Amino acid sequence: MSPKGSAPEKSSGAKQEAKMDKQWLLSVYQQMCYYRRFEERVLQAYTQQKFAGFCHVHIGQEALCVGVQRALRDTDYMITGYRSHTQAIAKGIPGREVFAELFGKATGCAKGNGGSMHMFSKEKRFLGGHGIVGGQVPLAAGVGFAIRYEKKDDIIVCYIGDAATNQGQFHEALNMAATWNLPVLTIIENNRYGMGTDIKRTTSIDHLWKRALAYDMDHGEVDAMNVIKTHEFVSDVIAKMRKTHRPYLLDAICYRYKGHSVSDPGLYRTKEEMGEWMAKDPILQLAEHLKKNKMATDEELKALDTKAKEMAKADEAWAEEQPVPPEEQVWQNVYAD
Ligand SMILES: Cc1ncc(C[n+]2csc(CCOP(=O)(O)OP(=O)(O)O)c2C)c(N)n1
Ligand SMILES: [Mg+2]
Repeated sequence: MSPKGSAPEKSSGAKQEAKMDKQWLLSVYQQMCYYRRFEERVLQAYTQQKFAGFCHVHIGQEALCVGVQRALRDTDYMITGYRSHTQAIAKGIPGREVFAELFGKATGCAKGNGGSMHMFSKEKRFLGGHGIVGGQVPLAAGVGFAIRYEKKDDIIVCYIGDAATNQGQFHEALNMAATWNLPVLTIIENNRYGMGTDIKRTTSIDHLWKRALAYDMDHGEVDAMNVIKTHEFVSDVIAKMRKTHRPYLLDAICYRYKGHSVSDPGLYRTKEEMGEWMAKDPILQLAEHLKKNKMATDEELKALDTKAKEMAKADEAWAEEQPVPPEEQVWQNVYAD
């Protein structure tokens, strides 16, 4: 862990590349393709007016989602913001139940009550999907407290956006987590923008891991466009957290390709900037790595992507066939009995 008050830990990358075998890397490749194809179908379904309301996709940020998930155990918890579709799938909720939730169907993971921003599964320990920016951070501290209380060595991953680090509750919860040694891995999905606003216009510090310094919290920075580096780094962090129970703040540098939500054309970014990030595309980077190391050919990679497309298509088709919730459900879970 970083000595307190110092620069962050950074990933080296090279070490783990050697450890990761071909089958593992190919499955990671397919998983990232699936998440991208899934989100593309979600966008298409929205455009076709198959569902309405808010909708934020994760396209471009797949390496973080997959790199972290591969370092977790089923008993670990996850909580996140509103950009939650593929994180929910990564935590074990079947993609078709995520799609059904988008469509407000009875078999959606939140029984059709939640929609895009409120994916949820108690069984899979995926605790939302939260629409209030930063609202998940104090909740994560509470789960961290429960884990300590029950003397378990699980952890909770709490994803937040870069803009959410300027919320008061983020600071309050980090202080508590640090003071009480709660096993909360707070991961800043640092995609540089809060809606249409560049982080530089709202934030006085140049690196968001510096937020941890105020709470003497262990911290690091990772290139979250690269799934191998991300997985290696997060695996090390989590292994240490299981022993120490100490919280950790990770500044995960990434980029979203689409607008903030479906209603944002993203005109505040230049083509050059987008091009620079897309040249570092997580799926592309892994494809290059696989080909360079003679682990896959273009044809093999294409076949994996075709399978990913079929999986996403099947999820949507299943969701379309599902029933809507019964009318009386409108009144359930509104007030306590
Ligand atoms: C408390 C609160 N304030 C404002 C909003 C409106 N809002 C929704 S998303 C967002 C930007 C958040 O950006 P960031 O945290 O960087 O996450 P990203 O969308 O980039 O994943 C804002 C201001 C909200 N939902 N909740
Ligand atoms: Mg952001």
